[in-house]
Amino acid sequence: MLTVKKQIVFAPKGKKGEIMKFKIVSDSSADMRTLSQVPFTSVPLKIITKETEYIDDGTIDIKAMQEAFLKYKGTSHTSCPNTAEYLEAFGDAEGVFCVTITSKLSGSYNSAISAKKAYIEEHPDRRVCVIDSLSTGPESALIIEKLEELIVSFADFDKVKEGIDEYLKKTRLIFALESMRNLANNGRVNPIVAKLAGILGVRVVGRASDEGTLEIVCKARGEKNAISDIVKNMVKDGFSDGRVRIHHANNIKFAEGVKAELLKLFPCVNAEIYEAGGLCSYYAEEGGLLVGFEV
Ligand code: X90
Repeated sequence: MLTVKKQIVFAPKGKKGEIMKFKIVSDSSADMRTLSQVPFTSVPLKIITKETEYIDDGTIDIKAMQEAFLKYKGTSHTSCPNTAEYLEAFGDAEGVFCVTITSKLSGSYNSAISAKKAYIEEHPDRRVCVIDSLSTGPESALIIEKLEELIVSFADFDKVKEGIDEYLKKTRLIFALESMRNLANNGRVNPIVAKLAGILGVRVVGRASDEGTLEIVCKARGEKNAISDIVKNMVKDGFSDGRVRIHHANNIKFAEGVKAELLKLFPCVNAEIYEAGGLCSYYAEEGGLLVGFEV
């Protein structure tokens, strides 16, 4: 007997038109400039000295900025996006997912929340989810990558929200800093802690705490020790085979060292290296490294 096999057609879950109604927005601390599948805007923070204003929109020559800071003796500070800048970035998307640097160290999250209120007041049918990364740099980048995947798979606001809420429990950030001068001068860490760590020329390894603050884990003498401290702490935090994103402040060798160490333990690890942008480079300072990973 002849049977006619039923043809099964797999329709893409998120059709192109549906996907384009969404938008991912983040501040520039995530070091993410473009996405390929979902509309995306990075809203710049600024790094301000008495002489120069650096806008963290991907145009800063990071090496030149670091060199200028090594010579510069005056004060400097940073400023986060304001409400209007976030509103402009939301554009006319029907569903916005907005990722900010930790609200414990910046006003970026509050600006995004005000923008959400204004946006929804004007367009009651639209939806905005503001995510406090409780972190920065590569951990925020992982959250953005996941949002893109979820939007492409579901093109459904509630499903994306549900998926990202789960994912937020699974990402961590560990970092190594050469100096905490800019963090301390701007009141982002206790100056006494910074003095102990930075001025003595001791590299510190730290993590983003669950509350979104900067937590020192240990002092590491030399880059080699820092590499093994980073990897040990990742494993201690539960890393096994998740994604890893390494952002370096003008120190590719350090980043490659961490990746090589990870490859020894986890030969199939998905680890990618990127240059940190202006904001993270300013605070992590020359040679600093940030490692975002999944557990
Ligand atoms: O609003 C602003 O002006 C931005 C202030 C940002 C301050 C902190 C930036 C930290 C950058 C340094 C190591 C990672 C710390 C992570 C803590 C959660 C990178």
